Amino acid sequence: MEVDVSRIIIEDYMEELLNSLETKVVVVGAGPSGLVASYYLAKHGIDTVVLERNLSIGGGMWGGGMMFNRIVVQEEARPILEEFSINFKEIKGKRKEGERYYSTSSIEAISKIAAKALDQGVKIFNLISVEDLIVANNRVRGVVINWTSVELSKLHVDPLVIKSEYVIDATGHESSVCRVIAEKIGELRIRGEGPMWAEKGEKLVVENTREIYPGLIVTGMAANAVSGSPRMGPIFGGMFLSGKKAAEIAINSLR
Ligand code: 48H
Repeated sequence: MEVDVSRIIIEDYMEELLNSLETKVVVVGAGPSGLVASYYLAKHGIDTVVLERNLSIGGGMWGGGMMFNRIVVQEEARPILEEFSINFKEIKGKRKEGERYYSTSSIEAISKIAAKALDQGVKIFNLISVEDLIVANNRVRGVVINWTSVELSKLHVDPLVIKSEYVIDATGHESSVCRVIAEKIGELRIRGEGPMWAEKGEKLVVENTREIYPGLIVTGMAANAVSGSPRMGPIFGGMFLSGKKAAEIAINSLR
């Protein structure tokens, strides 16, 4: 029995990894923006692989605001809560007439977004870090990967690669994929995120979601970190809308 279990795990995992070596889109980071992007891509029939450095997916969303496991979403992103069948409470804003917010469990939000992404066929690999990019003829053509345990232990182990037509940087505050372009190609300046200004940060995170270098799309907090735009705290509508926009940019280009 023990050997059967071991063999099944290794064969099943290897089959999925081998089938992912060439894909249409690689999303780096399984936080809210990356998972939402992956869902919309797969929903449009685009082969999508999500790579997550951590053991758990969900990025910065599990912890809600200061460990209160709730998130707030604004009116513009209500359709996304509905798309993922996330239950929410509607709460009137106290500062502007007619303003409404939606409160939901961060755990429910991440669980349902991930479940729906998987149902659409997204392949999610955890414990894998993207440490570099394949760049040829001025275009990003895939990612260079290694086990997170190798990264953490600083072992000198050479990486492997996954080729793709698009890479989406959904690595949050770190913007670690864009940093590769900035540091190795020198065609991008990482401005660093600004101090908190929720209203502006939420608006700009969608505007900043773009193809930042041929073949590389930036989404979520990474988009604001690259562009010098404000952080916004535990309001997540912008992350969802940014993930959706990132998917649409790739979909429009790939069809
Ligand atoms: C593989 C990697 C790598 C790598 C990082 O931080 P995230 O949740 O990112 P977003 O942009 O989807 O959401 C941001 C949100 O959580 C947040 O922090 C907000 C709204 N902050 C506001 C504020 O004021 O602070 O997820 C990013 C994910 C994480 O799970 C990382 O482990 C992962 O990306 N990651 N995965 N290879 N090189 N770098």
